Amino acid sequence: MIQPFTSDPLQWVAEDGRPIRELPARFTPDVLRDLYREMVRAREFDKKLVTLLRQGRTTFYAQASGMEATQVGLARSIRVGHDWVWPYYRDHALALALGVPMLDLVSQCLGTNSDLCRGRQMPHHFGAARQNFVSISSSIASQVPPAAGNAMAQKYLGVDEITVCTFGDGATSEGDWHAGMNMAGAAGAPCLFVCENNQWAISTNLRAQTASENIHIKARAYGMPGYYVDGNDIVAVMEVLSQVAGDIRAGNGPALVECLTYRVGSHSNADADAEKNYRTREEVNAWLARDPIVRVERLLDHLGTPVSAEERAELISATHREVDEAVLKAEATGQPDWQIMFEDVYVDTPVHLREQAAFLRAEQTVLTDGGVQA
Ligand SMILES: Cc1ncc(C[n+]2csc(CCOP(=O)(O)OP(=O)(O)O)c2C)c(N)n1
Ligand SMILES: [Mg+2]
Repeated sequence: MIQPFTSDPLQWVAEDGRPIRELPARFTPDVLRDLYREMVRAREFDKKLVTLLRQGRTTFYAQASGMEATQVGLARSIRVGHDWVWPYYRDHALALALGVPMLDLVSQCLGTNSDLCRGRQMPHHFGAARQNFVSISSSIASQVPPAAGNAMAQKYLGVDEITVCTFGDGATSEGDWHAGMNMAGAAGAPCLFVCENNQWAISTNLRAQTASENIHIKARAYGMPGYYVDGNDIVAVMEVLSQVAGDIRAGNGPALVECLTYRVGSHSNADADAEKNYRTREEVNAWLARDPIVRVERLLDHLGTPVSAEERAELISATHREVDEAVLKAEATGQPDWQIMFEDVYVDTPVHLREQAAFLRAEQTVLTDGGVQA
C-alpha cells in the first residue's frame, strides 16, 4: 500500500538508475524500453516544435522537456479513451503517449486546414475526441471546476470511468482550483487531480507561490488523500498513479497527486532568457542531472539490457522523420480561408455577424495588403 501525505517524494529508482525498492514485476526490460521510447519521442517533439517556432511556422509553444516521466507515466496509468482527461497547456507528452496522432498535434500547432479547429484556437491548445482529451484552455486552472463537474456526472451516472485533471504548481493559487477541489471532495467525485509541479510559474518560484510546505498537503482540506511522488521517476509515477486511479475507480472519491519535476526549458517562447531573468544556471544543471530519460537508461543498464548509441540515434531520427512528415502533410492542406471565422459557432449566423462578414468581403481587396487572406 502506498501511503499518502509523505514528507518526501516517493521514489522507486534512484538517480543512478538503481532500484531503491523492489522493482514491480510489470516493469520488464521490454516495458521499460517502451516507456523510454515514448519519453524520447516527446523530448524530440519538443526540439522539432521549437525549430518550427523559430522558422515562424507556428506562433506559440510551451516545452515539456524534463517532465516526460510525469506525463508519459500518467498516460500509462489510466484507461485510454475511457477515462476523461482535462489537461493544461504543457501536456503534449501526455497527448502523444495517449495516442493522439502526430498529424493532429502538428496541424493544430500550424493552424492548417488539417487542424480540427482550422486555426481558430491558440497554437498548442489541442483537444482529441477519441482520447476523451478535452480541448486545452490557457486560462490557468479554468479546467479544474469543469473536471470536477465531469467527475460528479460520472458518479451520478454510475459509469466505470474516472476523470483526470492536470495543472501546474502555479494553478493551485487560483480560485478556480480551490472551487474545483472543494466540489470534487464534497461530492466524492471520481477525480484524479495531478499537479505537475515543475517549481516555477513563469518567473514565480514555488516558495513565493504558497506558504504550504508542499502542494499535496492541500488535499487534506478538501477531504481527500494527497500523494507526493518523484515526478522524474517513471516507475514511481506509475506505481502511485495506477494505485490511486484504481482506488478512485473503486468508489473511494477523489485524490491529489503531486509529481515533483522541473521544466528545463523556457516557460514558452514569450520567456526568452529564464537563466538571466529569474533562475540560475546551477539550478537548471542540478535538475538536468536528474533527467527522467537518463534515469531509465541507467535502470536498463543496471538490468543488463542497455540502450545502445545506435538505438538512441535511430529513435531520435525516427521521431524527427515523423514530425517532418506530419509538417509536410499538414502544410499541403493549406491555410484556412479567413471567412471560416464566422462558421461553426451558431447554427444560424446572427445578423450582426452576417453584416461583418459581408463588410469584410467587400473590403477584401483593400485588406489584402494588410495580411488578410483574399
Ligand atoms: C488566469 C490566468 N492568469 C495568468 C495567466 C498567465 N500565465 C500563463 S502560464 C502562467 C504560469 C502557470 O504556472 P504553472 O501553473 O506552474 O504551470 P507551468 O507553466 O509551470 O507548467 C501564468 C501566470 C493565465 N494564463 N491565466
Ligand atoms: Mg509550474
